[in-house]
Amino acid sequence: MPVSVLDPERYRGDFAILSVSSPRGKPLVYLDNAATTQRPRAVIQAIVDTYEHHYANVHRGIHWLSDRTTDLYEQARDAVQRLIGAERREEVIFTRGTTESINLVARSWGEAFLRPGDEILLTEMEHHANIVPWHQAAARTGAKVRFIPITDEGVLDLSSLDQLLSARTKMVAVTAVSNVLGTVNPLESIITKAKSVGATVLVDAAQSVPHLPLDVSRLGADFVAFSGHKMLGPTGVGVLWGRAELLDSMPPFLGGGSMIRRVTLEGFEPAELPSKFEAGTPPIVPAIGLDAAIEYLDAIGLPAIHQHELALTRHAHERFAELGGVRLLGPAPEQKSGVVSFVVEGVHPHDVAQLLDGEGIAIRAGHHCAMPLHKRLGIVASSRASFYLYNTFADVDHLVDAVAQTQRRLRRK
Ligand code: C6P
Repeated sequence: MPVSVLDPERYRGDFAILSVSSPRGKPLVYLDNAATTQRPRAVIQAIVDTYEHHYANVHRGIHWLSDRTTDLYEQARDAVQRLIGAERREEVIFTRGTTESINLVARSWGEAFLRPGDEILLTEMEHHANIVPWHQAAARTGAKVRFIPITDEGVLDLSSLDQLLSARTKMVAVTAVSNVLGTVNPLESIITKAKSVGATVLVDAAQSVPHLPLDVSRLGADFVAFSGHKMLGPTGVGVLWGRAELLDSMPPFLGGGSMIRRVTLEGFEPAELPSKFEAGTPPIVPAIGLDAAIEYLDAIGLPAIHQHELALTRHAHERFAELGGVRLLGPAPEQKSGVVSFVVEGVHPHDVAQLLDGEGIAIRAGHHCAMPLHKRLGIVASSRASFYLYNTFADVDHLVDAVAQTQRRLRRK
């Protein structure tokens, strides 16, 4: 058996759902963590405790219960600030998720800074959440969307970056880790080059903040977006980190309560950060749950989590290579995180996922919200296994054995 720096058995007991069985009585093998992770008891308990003991609306009430909830909500902001190394707590904006965070920037920053003829540079491996909002921004402003290509191996082809970047490039928006290929992108060199032409940089960190340390004070980017539900936290909360001076220079995204200093019949004056971008009742309990998730992850350490996922990825690559008849997408494990997408020769990815489901193994199949990437790879869909801290080498073995069984079954037909 391969070894890992982290023993998942120490943590599996914290996740009640990992003990459930499928309707066919098979134990759950959960390998769909890039879609959403599971929650440990500590996170669920934080949610229950909040609703049972500390729940009211925040920043509104003149009563002790609202003050208590407000303190917990703001402590969650402090936890995110520490996690990502933000200089100022008001640079942390709570949103509903990565999708909303990127839409906020595309809409609000786009309105303030994009002009006809400007260029927005993305990559061919982006999730739709980091493509569609920019198409929309381009349609509104007359800017143009361009793409950094990828190689056949599934890494960014940076040889064309110097040609793609120019004084017209106003935004470079790039994923830190591909949700399909697992590729960990060389952010620092991309950001350095983007900055040399004066571009603003957004990092889609949905698949990286949960798995790899990320320090915004050193990264050099201007915006970073991620989701709570991909890092053991609840759904309904995400984060946009942005440089305060940029956030200050942008118009509010949504209008309503909380985001104003003053409203008159003639107009309004926006509030200071972070309230300016948190219109309406925010995701109070999800944010408090996210705080508990960050505490849980902190106690284990993201470097150990990443090393563990790498070991699982390496094991999956080796076992699939031995098996044969499986095309692995993306580069070698050393350049990846814990995402293994594959195509079983002669079998539709949906059929693979369905047959694995029969064995209690949960993976994802389809285009994974990355249609342009699949087109570039010459396929319409793929199957994807994605790991987290509670996955074991035995989970990987179940996956590969079930794929082997699928191959045998379909060959017989
Ligand atoms: N990817 C997947 O199965 P939301 O849905 O807003 O929390 O995250 C959107 C998002 C943005 N960027 C990347 C790189 C992502 O992977 C995701 C979510 C899930 O791959 C659901 S489609």
